Amino acid sequence: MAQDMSQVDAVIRAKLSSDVALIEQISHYIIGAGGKRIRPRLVLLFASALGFEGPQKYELAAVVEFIHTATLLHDDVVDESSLRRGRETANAMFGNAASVLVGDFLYSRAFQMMVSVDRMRVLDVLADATNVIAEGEVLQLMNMHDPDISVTDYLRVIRYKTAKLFEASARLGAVIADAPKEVEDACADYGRALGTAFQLVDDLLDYEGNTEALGKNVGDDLREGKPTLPLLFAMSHGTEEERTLIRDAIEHGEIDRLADIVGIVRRTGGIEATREAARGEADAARASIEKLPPSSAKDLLLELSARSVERSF
Ligand code: GRG
Repeated sequence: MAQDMSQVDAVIRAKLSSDVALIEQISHYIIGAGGKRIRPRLVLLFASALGFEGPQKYELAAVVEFIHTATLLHDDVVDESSLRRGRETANAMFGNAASVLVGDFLYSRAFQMMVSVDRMRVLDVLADATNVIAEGEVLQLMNMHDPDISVTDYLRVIRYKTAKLFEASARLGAVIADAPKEVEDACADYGRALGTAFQLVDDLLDYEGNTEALGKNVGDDLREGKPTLPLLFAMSHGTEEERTLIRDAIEHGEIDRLADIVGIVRRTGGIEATREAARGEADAARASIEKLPPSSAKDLLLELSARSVERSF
């Protein structure tokens, strides 16, 4: 996808322009650090798989990357994170206020670009998605430090905060290709399942991964007292003593016992169970697009779902 992605990067660069120097500095800082660009790839791949090759697909691909970047800027402030994409986070480098405000700039620039595509359905999909993402973050805040949340509560948060933008990206590819509603829904189903798989892996890498490969600090979820699936699984499969240790860590956001907790998560099978749940979602994603006509874009979408489960960063 190198050629297509360089078109997206060209749109991104052009649309970052502002008379305000600090906006350009911070937005280039975070966007220039790279990232996997999965969400724009979804827009492009679904548009191509459905036969659409117009330039609006690059605009919309840049839009979803801007929204994603705005959420990262805000999220790193909320989580007080210090490392992202292998660099100091923007909040660590430029401060919380500047980070939040540049997030607002990117978010509102994304809406200006959407309007320029001149399709009410595009605005509809993204207005809905961004609203649900914000709900997901608030739900997550409410679950913080609560070791008693259910797996259903946990899955709701990840469907809202992460899977919704994947779903919207996939759907937009279908919307600009003028696909019939049932095809649009099938693409959205793929995006939602892929996004869920992606966040499940994100959550397990916080216990299994390493900081250098991930480009962000491992153990951050525990430090914040986030009850994710590896911990929920370990609590329900560990001994009484292990359960108490994990409950305390979630309640107080301690990481002094991180090494012990990682050991318990591994021994009880919390990592493998989370990866298995991600595999289930990736399988569902693949099944959703079974009926799309054969194409190289479809092949890439099938490959993307497999790779997102086995990824280590
Ligand atoms: C501005 C609409 C808006 C909402 C603010 C803070 C917040 C509400 C939402 C945060 C949502 C969030 C950051 C969810 C986590 C998603 C996630 C898995 C991010 C990492 O994505 P990658 O791995 O990142 O695709 P790269 O660096 O590869 O781009």
